[in-house]
Amino acid sequence: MDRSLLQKLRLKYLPPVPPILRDLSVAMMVPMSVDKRLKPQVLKLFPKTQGLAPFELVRGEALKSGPLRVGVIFSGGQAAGGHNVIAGLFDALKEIHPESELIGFLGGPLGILENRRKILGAKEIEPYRNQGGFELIGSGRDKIELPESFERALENTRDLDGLVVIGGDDSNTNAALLAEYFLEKGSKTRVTGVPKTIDGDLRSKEIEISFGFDSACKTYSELIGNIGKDVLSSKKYYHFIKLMGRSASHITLECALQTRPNLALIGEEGWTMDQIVGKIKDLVIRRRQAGKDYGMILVPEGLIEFIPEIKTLIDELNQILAKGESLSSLSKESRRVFEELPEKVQKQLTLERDPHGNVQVSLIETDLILIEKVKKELSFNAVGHFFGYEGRACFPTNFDAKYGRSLGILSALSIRDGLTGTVASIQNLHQPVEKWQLKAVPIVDLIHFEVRKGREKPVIRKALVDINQGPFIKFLNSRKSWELEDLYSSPGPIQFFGDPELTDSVPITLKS
Ligand code: FBP
Repeated sequence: MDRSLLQKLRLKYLPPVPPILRDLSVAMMVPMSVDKRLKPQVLKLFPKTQGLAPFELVRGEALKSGPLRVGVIFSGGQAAGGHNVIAGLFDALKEIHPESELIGFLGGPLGILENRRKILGAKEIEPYRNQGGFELIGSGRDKIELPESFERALENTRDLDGLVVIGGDDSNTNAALLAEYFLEKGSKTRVTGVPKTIDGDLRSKEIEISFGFDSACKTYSELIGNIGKDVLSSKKYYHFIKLMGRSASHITLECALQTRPNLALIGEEGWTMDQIVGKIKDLVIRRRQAGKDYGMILVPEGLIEFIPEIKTLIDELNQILAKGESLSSLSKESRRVFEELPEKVQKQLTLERDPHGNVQVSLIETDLILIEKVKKELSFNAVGHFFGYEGRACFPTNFDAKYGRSLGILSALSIRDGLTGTVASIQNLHQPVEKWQLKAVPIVDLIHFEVRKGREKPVIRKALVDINQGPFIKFLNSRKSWELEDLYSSPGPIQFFGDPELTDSVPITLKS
């Protein structure tokens, strides 16, 4: 493999971890006493795992363990730090017992169903330490849903002591269902989840942030900062920058706080299309009066589904497409909304499909929609961008490298100590690693029930930006001053060497 100098240097980095993870013979999981009030549906669907307490990792002599055989999958989109989870898991398993074995299932959950495996030894893992991407074992978006899939997953993991599912909300829900099924069928395979997604929406009291969010936001913020410099130099364009984040606007909020654009739209504020277009138009007019015919606007990918009339249109289109009907079945209002969209977007709405046959929302060019709508009302020069995939497989920041490695070690300990149906949880993340607190939290504690396709389903609800507190308030207090003044900040590229204030910084939204 031909590696760049930075790749070679990063291979040598050993991310620091909390002191308790530095000698696993004196780290043990102990149950915490909590008052649990679970919903009746949880009790019914998870009879075996519902009673589990959260566990915390404390100092104490660990029980001796024999060799462990553990499987691991990546599930869903790439997020920097994934290889660190695997490296941490591998190192911990070897420390627990030198004959332990780590097995990667290839291509995500489908790899389990088709029993496609790769033994991950030191030779396989070494080239991936602190490197971005998921290519060591690949990933996929398949779900283990059907009864026969559960049966196959059971058969194909029977030889394993544990299975680590590195994924987002759906994948962790799947991990909880697998844990329950395995217990019911008398399998010894313990299942543990690891919180992953750049979107930052797998968040709760127990999960402060998923790994990958920091690296993605820092990558996008570097690019936005560069655009800010270009804008100030040429003073001739409005840049509309669409940022990844399937539903919630966490990425946009974090990047806005890092770069201070003239406007950042946060989907959770719930504006209608007219209000959004009105805001942009008003900004352009006021800046023009101030002699500024340029600017920078951040647009979250998920904005489109927060706009009530577009949400209705997408819902109607999904139903129509499922029934194989034509566009004439749209309601009068949705037809009007559809016809007012740029032709390119109309095609995206009707031709692009996700694996479930629904409109591929993430591909809709929201930046283009907004530019065209504003252009109908006034003339201005605008350029659209989409920053998405370039932030998912970058080198993990030191934060994601440390966090990923710690999550990997923690999952090995959950399996060693016999826990199942839990997710690795690390708290106090804005503090140095010495102060991090490590836990294994029952996934059922995060589960709610939602009606999907007419049936009640267990889900871990995506955490949206809370517009009443926390980082949003910080943003609210500043954004007015960003509109007319050009206060763009340029965070520059992710740093790996030098001042720890730079190399080890954490997301702003984590601190607030
Ligand atoms: P995960 O939640 O699976 O980590 O993926 C998030 C994400 O990066 C979204 O931001 C984006 O909408 C989507 O994946 C894109 O998916 P795909 O890789 O299938 O195009």
